[in-house]
Amino acid sequence: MPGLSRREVLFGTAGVMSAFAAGGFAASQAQASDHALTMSHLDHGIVPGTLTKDMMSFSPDGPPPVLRFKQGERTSIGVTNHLDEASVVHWHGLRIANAMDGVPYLTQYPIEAGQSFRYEFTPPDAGTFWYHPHCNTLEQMARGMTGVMIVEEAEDPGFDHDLPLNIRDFRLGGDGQFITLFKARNAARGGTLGTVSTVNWHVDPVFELQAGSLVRLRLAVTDVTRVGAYEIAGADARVIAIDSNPLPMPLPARDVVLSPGQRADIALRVPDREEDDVSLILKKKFDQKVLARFAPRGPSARRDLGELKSLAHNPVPKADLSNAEVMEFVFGWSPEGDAPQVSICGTLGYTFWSINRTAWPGDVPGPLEPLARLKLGKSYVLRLRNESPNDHPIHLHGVSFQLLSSNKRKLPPLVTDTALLLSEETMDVALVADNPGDWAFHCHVIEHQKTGLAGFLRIDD
Ligand SMILES: [Cu+2]
Repeated sequence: MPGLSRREVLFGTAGVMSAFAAGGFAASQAQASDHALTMSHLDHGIVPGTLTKDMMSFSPDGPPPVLRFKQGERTSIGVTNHLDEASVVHWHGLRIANAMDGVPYLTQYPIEAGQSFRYEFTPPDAGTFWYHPHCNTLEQMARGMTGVMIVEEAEDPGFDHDLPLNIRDFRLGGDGQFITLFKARNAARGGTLGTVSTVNWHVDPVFELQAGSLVRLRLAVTDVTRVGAYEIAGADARVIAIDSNPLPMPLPARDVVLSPGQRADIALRVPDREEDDVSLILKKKFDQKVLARFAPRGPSARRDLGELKSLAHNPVPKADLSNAEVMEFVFGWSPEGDAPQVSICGTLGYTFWSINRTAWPGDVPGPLEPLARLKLGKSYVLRLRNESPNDHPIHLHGVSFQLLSSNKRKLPPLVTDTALLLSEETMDVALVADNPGDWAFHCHVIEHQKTGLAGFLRIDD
């Protein structure tokens, strides 16, 4: 359905009820849920020796919890908003019903301060995913609201341990307190980088792992800006899935490029000896940084990577390329540089970016116009054309797509929900429009998204 009218929203509760009655957004029900998230303000120690004030989380006393679901099993999550502002939760990468997708005014009303909302869905795909707000993301994500979400395969692939790694930066000064989160001149370029790199909210943590065991590392880059190349050094480690979808052939865990929103599942064979050092490395242009260490402990379990079962493919339909319609999307500057509309979900106060020359007006009550309309069940090729000198991780909600081709490089035939579109690159991706609804389509560099590089596709049923 199209976005809500301003009138319905201004009508307050009565308007909300009438929108439900008119077949609008799902109501939030006060029922027991399988999982509970409490959106909270908190002070927490990120840098040793000090508490960082004004952090935000999905937990009152620590990092966002890791959520675990089972593939094909219905689950529910009760979200209570204890922030002093509105929010909403998006389940990044899950191909679920549109009403549960968590985009303000497009799929639901923002969850106001003090209010609750119950999400309920059945994840069709297994793998590593993540969750985050889709309202005032500039503040809420920058201050900590990014969590890892795991959907377990029906068949256990045979790991001894499973280790989710929530990789992100925080913009902290020398005193461990937040500094200006974003800068306008960066929003018009590659985005504003954080200053302190963390894994699971720790700086350079050491994870003790059983020697000789097989560990599934679940890397989730939940940062708001950073595109990076990652490596596991000191052990035999293979990338087995990217963005929740298994690779046709496992690859060495070297130069694994991940942009904001992307994930990599890595099978790690922990060394046999305690003195062997394993690390997760972020490679930079001129140097590299250790993000986390893995310490072998105890007698060796003597496992072998060859003992792992390969991951089953997720049930993502394959596009029929001989009958696919081509749709072009141009990512570039915003033509007018208009100020976006005022929104309770926050704005930077200016636009720099656009899709098809239109800057997203902000998270405001509709009616909102889609960038394109797709027919349910039909195959499409999306031609993503980047006119700008910056890279953009392009994310589509609700539907996974397959990488086809690029004018700049050879692409692996990956199935994904987030594709890094390089500067001046034109990339073709294919999908089957199999999930009806209004699906957000945007850059995952949050400053780009919030200064115009956003929109949505409508799949008509
Ligand atoms: Cu971007």
